Amino acid sequence: MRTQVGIIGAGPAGLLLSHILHLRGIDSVVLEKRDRTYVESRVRAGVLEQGTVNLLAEFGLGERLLREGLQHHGIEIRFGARSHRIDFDELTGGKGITVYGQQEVIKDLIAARLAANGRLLFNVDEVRVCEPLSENPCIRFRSGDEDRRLDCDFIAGCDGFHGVSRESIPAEAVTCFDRTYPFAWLGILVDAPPSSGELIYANSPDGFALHSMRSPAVSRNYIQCPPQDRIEDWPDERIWEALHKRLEMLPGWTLGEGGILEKSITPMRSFVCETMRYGRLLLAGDAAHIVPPTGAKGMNLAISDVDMLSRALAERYENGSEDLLNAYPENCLRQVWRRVHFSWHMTSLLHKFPGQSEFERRLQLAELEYLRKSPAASAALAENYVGFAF
Ligand code: RFL
Ligand code: PHB
Repeated sequence: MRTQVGIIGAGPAGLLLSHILHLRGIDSVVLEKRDRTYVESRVRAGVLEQGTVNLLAEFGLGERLLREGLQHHGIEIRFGARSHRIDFDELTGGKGITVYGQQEVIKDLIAARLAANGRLLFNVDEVRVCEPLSENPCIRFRSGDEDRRLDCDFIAGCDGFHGVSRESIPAEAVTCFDRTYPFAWLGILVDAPPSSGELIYANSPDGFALHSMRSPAVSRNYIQCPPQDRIEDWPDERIWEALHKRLEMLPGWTLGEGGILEKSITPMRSFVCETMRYGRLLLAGDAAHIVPPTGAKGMNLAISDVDMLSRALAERYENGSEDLLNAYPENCLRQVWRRVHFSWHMTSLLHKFPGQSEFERRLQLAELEYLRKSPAASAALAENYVGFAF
């Protein structure tokens, strides 16, 4: 089998890359380890930056997103018995975010690829990147009982943090930066309308909690938990008790309960792989970098990488220039480090660190109070939250 760009992974990065390349007249094949139902139902991100929404709409993916996505003009931060609203309209000159589940983005992308007869192979196994430094790289994989080979001009490694693409770059060719946080997030999807029109981030004495949503009928909540905890440690009653305690800081506000549709625990990590290119292998999205979800940046970053990679590949095919491909790692990493910093900052500000001293707690509260009092501090948070590109 032959294509111009072989793409490993059918997450937001791989599918969007394939879609944009198609619109630019470049052929690709996407190889995905899991089945279609699995990738379409994986509950993950929910917040899209303004730039992400604009990009998806520009490439014809806005129809359902603009109809069903919930536009938000602010977020609320709770701490102590206080509440502070970050007003995006006022602080960013009218930018905002859209709440639309990652699995909905995935469904839209798969539908678009299939409508255009795109080649998407699910359930592939034993994927290997071959000869990335040569002019004729290929991807070897197993599909059903067959050993197969995909010859291509370029390979896009969009296979997430646990994929094979990054691992196929020799250790001496990359530098990795890694931080593991001493807590995880327990997330639940709930069959109940959201209890607030906007997301609520809470720094409570018992630890972090977040109230979010997916639709007018479904809410999404998270609580900080110890990283070694398992789902069995958290029966429904224990989750609700922690959520009520951490979120209900203001008189008169209560969190609505409902049937729990899904439960999962996510470890928290910041990770950046420098470089994002090894010969004709290009990394995009979580394959190259991950952030803790506190800033809601992971999928947005994956999409920003794809925007740059698709332009670089288009330039290469249209006029033979590799200037943008050469600049790809540097251009992406500038955006990546900004968001890595923001996600780390939000995480540090809002969580209870094990062994945290009273001094450290006071520093958090002092910063939260500064945020509440200073429009400049709130504007900095708002600008990063809705997406700061440079
Ligand atoms: P993905 O989505 O992990 O997709 C990678 C795909 O590659 C496949 N794969 C392979 N395929 C073939 N061969 C192999 N050897 C393979 N190994 C893996 C996988 O099956 C998968 O289909 O990476 P991508 O495309 O880079 O997208 C990244 C995003 O998924 C991720 O950054 C976000 O989900 C992060 N994230 C959030 N991002 C936001 O922008 N806003 C949010 O509000 C937000 N909230 C979140 C989040 C992530 C969370 N979890 C569960 C990690 C909330 C949570 C709880
Ligand atoms: C979500 O709705 O899943 C969500 C919202 C905000 C975050 C992370 C996740 O920071």
